[in-house]
Amino acid sequence: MLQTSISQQTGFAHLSDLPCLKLQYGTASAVISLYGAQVLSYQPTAENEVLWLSPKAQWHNQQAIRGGVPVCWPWFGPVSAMFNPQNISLPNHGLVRTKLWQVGSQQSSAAGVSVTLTIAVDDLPYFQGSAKLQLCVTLNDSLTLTLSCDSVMPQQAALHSYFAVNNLSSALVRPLPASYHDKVRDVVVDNGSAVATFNAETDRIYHQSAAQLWLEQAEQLLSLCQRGHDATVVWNPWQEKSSKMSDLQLDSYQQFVCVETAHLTTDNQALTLSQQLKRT
Ligand code: TA6
Repeated sequence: MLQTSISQQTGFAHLSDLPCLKLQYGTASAVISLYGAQVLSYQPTAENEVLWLSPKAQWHNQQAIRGGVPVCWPWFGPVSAMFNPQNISLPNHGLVRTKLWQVGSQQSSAAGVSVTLTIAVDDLPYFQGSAKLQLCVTLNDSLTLTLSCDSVMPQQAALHSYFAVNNLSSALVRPLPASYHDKVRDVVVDNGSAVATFNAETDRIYHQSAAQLWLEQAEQLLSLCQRGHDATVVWNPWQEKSSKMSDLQLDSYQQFVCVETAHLTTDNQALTLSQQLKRT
């Protein structure tokens, strides 16, 4: 008989007081922090972790948790003028990574275990009124995250996923467009390659990326299916940047790569953005 459940859990890894939900679907499990609606763990089978959480991650003092799947909204990266008309000091990657979300609907059946977390944001610096954001997380033979906001307004978003890698030098992401915006050097590069590998600081925006991507590493293949996106961001801070980040250890950069499903255009429109993960 397939065991399915959704349970409240206080603490995950070293974050002992963090309010979380645990989803169980047979041998598969996922853990979601209510702080930031951040999925912190996805194990298709026991002890087989797909995501990475920094051993130095923190959640107090308005700090964003380093690892799992941070939700970036309603802007990506440093805030631009259109989202910050008063030119005030605003955090990187938007406003909801450091807020507590509410638990909404929950379903548990043989088809899957699903929970929706919601947050109403009424302090947007560029939009009058309140916007309601939802993250639906569904666990069955894969894990699907769907971020949505019905408000018609300029809004960027990203599911900023940190994937565990066992050998960074053999990890690669494919298929990707040959051309990308290299944020390290702030130039557009066309390297004629459909693959991203990691041998230096990597911070790239691949516009119009495919729906189906693969994160390949020794003996492991992860399917990453995207919907509602217009770009994919690939990031690894490498050594020097890691050494300057308080919530990373010196060798942390060797343990993860970020492959982020993003919506970066700023037209007036509602948002639906999803990322589905499946080990194959
Ligand atoms: O998605 C890549 C990126 O935008 C990098 O430029 C780097 O800043 C990273 O996100 C982490 O951002 P954070 O605000 O979490 O430190």
